Amino acid sequence: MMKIIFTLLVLIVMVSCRTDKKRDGGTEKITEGVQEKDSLLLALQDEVKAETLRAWNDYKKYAWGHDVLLPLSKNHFDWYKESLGISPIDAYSTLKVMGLHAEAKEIEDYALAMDWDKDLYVQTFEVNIRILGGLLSMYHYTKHDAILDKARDFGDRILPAFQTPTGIPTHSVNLKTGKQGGNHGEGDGYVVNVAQAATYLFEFGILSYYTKDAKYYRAAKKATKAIFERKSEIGLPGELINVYTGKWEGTRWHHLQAGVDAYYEYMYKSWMIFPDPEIKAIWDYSKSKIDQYLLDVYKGHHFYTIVDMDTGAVLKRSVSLYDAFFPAVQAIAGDIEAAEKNQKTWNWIWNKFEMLPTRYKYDEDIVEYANMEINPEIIESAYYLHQITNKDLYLDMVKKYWFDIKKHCKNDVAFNSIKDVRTKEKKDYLATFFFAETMKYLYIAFSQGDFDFNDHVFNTEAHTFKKSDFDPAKAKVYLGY
Ligand code: DMJ
Repeated sequence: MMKIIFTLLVLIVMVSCRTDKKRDGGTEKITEGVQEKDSLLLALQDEVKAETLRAWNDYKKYAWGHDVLLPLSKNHFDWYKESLGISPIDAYSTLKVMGLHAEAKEIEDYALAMDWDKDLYVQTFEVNIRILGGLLSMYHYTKHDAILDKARDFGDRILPAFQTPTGIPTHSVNLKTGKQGGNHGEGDGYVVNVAQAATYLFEFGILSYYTKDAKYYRAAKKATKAIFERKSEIGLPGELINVYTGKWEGTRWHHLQAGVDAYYEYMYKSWMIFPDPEIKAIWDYSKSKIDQYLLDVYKGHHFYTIVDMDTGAVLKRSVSLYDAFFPAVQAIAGDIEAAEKNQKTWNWIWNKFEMLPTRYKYDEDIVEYANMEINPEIIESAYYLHQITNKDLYLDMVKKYWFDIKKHCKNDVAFNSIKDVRTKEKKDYLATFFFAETMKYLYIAFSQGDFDFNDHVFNTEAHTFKKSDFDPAKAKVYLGY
């Protein structure tokens, strides 16, 4: 009820501002315009916070202690035979950003009680970005030694995955025994994609910084260099690699899409907090190859597509929704023009479906994988571009994404994913990154100066850190570069 009254008040203020604008002239118009914008943004920010709290309370009611909420069946799901508490650990930094401190405190207690000595093969990439990233962000907010101990313990348990001849980690690792595993536990192919191979610089760098133990960053850097050094003659890595032989397997494809994406994201973002010149050189080289080979200007739109790693020839004109992270990285790396053209293309696809399909073949206008899980990337990029260019156009995009999410995904219990973006058929799943990323980016996009974009840096799961917390001189020593 209070919410409805507040929204009505905001609308009345907006209408009266508009009427006054017609009567008055000059500078007053500008002031009123700003007030109008502020009230609307405040209402939107308030709404995102209220919806996050509603979804979080539903998670607690139907899934507390489990990895994932199933909102349609009012049930829960665990990634493995035991829960790792992925939703709570992912939600933590978002609740802190929103000032929901009591809810966040419950998660601190939950994390402190967590025993990582579990006989489970966990996916090295996924638990690094969600659990290690989440615990380190928890330490960033609390500076509580016991939380850092939990993060260090977790880091130590996934580190054995990196003990391979190439330094590239295996797909999974057993948290109790340290044994390496493949896609289905012990003993299969040990082939990983590039993102699974080399998305560790950021979390492992932070863990090295806080523990003053360089072993984590060294392992992450070795894995990144192992991918970079296996680039083709024209300078492109592949897509899938055998961690034992170091040979590319399966395809000769390259792209910056799902399965590669965060490899590129972490080169730039880790360098922002830990200015290791070797990593910056790898980024500069890689960025030039992305621009040279992956950019496909097709019918006026700017796609980053799938090419042959040996020739650079376009192999397939198809994109996945995860790729929409790239305008954000282009923008922070200073290539605003390319970022804006790329974001315009993503926004064009969004407006076709009022959401993004998991995979879309743009030359034939075909949806290849129709589902979506309220993924954050397009919102993240619009947010970055709004912060960096100050153009209202990007804020309008975020508003549209939020209105469409509410329209198609809001449920009696939290929010639901979508099975088919064409029919909007619902899917009984609420991904953990909905809490970590989607709602966080929406909230800070609608904030007005109370979240310092310039000082913050996010891991690929949107866990928050501050650049000013890391002293570059100390980083050089603690990370050993
Ligand atoms: C997140 O888990 C991470 O951002 C990851 O790097 C890829 N994308 C998903 C959300 O879509």
